[in-house]
Amino acid sequence: MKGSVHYEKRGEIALLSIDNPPVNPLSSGVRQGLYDGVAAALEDDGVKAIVVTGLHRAFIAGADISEFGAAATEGVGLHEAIGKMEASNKPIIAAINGTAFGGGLEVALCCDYRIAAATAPVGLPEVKLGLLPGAGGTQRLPRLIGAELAVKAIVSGDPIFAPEAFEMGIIDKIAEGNIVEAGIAYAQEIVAAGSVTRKIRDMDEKIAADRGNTTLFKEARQRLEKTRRNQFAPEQILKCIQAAVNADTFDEGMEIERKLFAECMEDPQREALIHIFFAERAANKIPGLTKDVPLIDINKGSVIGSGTMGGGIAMCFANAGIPVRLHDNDADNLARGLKVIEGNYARTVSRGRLSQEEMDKRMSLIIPTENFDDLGDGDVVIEAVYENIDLKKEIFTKLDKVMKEGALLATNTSGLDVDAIAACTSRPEFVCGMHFFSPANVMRLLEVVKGKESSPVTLGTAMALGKRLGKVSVVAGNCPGFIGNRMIGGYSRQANLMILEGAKPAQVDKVIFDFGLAMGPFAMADMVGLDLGWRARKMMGGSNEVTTRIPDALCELDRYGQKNGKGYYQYEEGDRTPRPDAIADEVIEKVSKELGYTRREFSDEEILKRCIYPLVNIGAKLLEEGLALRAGDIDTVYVNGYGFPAYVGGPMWYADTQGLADVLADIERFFEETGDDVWKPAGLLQKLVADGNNFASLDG
Ligand code: 3H9
Repeated sequence: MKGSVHYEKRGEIALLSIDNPPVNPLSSGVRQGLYDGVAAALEDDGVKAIVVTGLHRAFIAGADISEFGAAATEGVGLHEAIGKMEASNKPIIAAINGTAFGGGLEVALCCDYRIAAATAPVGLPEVKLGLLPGAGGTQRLPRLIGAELAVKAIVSGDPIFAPEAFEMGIIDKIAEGNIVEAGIAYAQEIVAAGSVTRKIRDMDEKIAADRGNTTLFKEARQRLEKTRRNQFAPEQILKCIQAAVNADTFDEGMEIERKLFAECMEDPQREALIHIFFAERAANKIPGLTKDVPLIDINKGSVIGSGTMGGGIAMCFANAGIPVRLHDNDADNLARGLKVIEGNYARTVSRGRLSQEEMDKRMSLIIPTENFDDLGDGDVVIEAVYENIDLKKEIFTKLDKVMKEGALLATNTSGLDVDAIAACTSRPEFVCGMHFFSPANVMRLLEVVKGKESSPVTLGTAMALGKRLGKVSVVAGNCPGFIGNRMIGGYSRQANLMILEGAKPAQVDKVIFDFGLAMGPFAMADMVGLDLGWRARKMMGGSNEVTTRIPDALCELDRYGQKNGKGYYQYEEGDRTPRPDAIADEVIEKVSKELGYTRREFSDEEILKRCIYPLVNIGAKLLEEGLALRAGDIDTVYVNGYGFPAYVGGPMWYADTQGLADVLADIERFFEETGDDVWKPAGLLQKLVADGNNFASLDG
């Protein structure tokens, strides 16, 4: 059995300590240990109360996710274990030492009292795994804090730190000092006061107040349309909480929860989301990078360029409590950059998500400078100037002279040659790419680009720094566009070809929106601004690429996108809703005719395949060339950096679910029909199909 629970007596108190490192999920040995521990304490007349706590850094991280989908596991089930706890006639106190998530919080909700360390987060994040809290969380939490707060907590799945959880009534007390000692002292107080037990299942006051309140659920459903579009679990969660409020008995509500939980378990979204959970963690494991590689100690950072990217990266450092110098050689740019940062923080403060004091602290960690030499004492420097290889080479030549020995030198390029940049220094082993996504202070993805000389120390330090900055980091090989941007090229190209061949931008965008991305390629292009590419192409003397002909023609008519109210779409003053536009459609048809296309109708299915399958084919080529380490890494990149819906698991997982043989057949057909290089089937894809394997089989 995996994991265990230690039993010891401290006077009249039985102390159960969960031991399943690193984060104490409820594996078989933990469930059995909780059941047996409570049984032993109940049989011992010398025990008056029971304290449950966790060893290591968590209380309990939830059910053991790795057991999902596995054959039946040994020992008692979670329902049996917590049933035993809830039936106890001796008070049980949860002493929450650290993270209490999912099944972990549900265990605590079966206890009579809850005390927590001030730093401990609690929460029911099951929704993020395509699940609902299936061990009574949907029934007990509303009884404790009311349906409205319960809906918010369970549908968002976000962590709630102990002080807020105390305010909400989820926990009864914040511990001062050692949590175990505080838990035992609390248990002794409860015993001294008559050992009163207190079962949440018997509490009715909060939900009675919610009975008949249909508005609450109607509004919650409206919010789901925006925040959890297309997802299966959130609606199931609402049904469970409605049952908590309206069912005749607690047990009836539990039955509904059990049934709807089982439906979530069967849903493909659950499998896809759990794939992403493990893929994000696997991405951290770099072959050959062992724990004994000595990493660079990062106490100070330096960032070059105070534009959107540089400013966002500086905020990441400040948010993590690391002082950072922000360099720009133009005083006006620097002042503007700082103002933007200040404005970003001020907005967070005005929304109540950051205190003014914390904002001031973070601002004080960002030290502006126009003096390049000031950057030298950073343990890491991240160059974030615009995409120009000559400029970047010049900066790295200078950095080589000013940066202290042993510092990490990173470029935030989104696709330029990291080796060429590293070659400008005398220490290419300390150079790598750290590609943040815009806005850098918000987006979770970081591509760590391994140059041919980047050392394990460099790579390990960049990955560890990414974790400290709150990023999901993925290692990519050095090739144009790395993982993400190399793949997105194929997606955009196909979308642009399809509007030449006869599809309308609105149809393509709707297909992509319905699939789950926040917007389609043309709404996105309008948002970014069509003129950026147009001007760049003009500077380079124009382009022969057919896919640029439409945006160029739109720009020639002063249609730059959202910024001036017209692009592929038209926009009304102060409204970002894209509306189809006859003039743009005429331009598209004209260019298409000039280029000799015979326009035709597209089915939504074909549009989806033409947009998504290039990602799959290019992804397979990246794997084949060793530029991505795992199919799961590619999925992690797409979900965290490109808004690909996590509930379909990323492009490679999605391809597996469609059947790789069918995906390959479509790719071969598109190659035959268009001759476009993007469709030249990847050898790896052909091999997987020939062997009856899929991408998941590569990751093991
Ligand atoms: C649930 O509870 C359902 C119930 O309602 C009902 C059932 C009937 N299981 O993230 P880290 C592993 S659903 C198994 O790097 P951190 C993780 O894979 C569950 N393994 O550390 C990693 O392994 P490795 C609801 C788990 O400190 C290692 O632990 N709970 C689980 O950055 C360290 O993880 C959740 O959704 C698990 N539950 O973050 C919580 N959790 O070293 C999911 C972690 O081999 N977990 N592992 O790569 C988390 O959010 C974070 O892991 C946590 C720690 C915040 C706990």
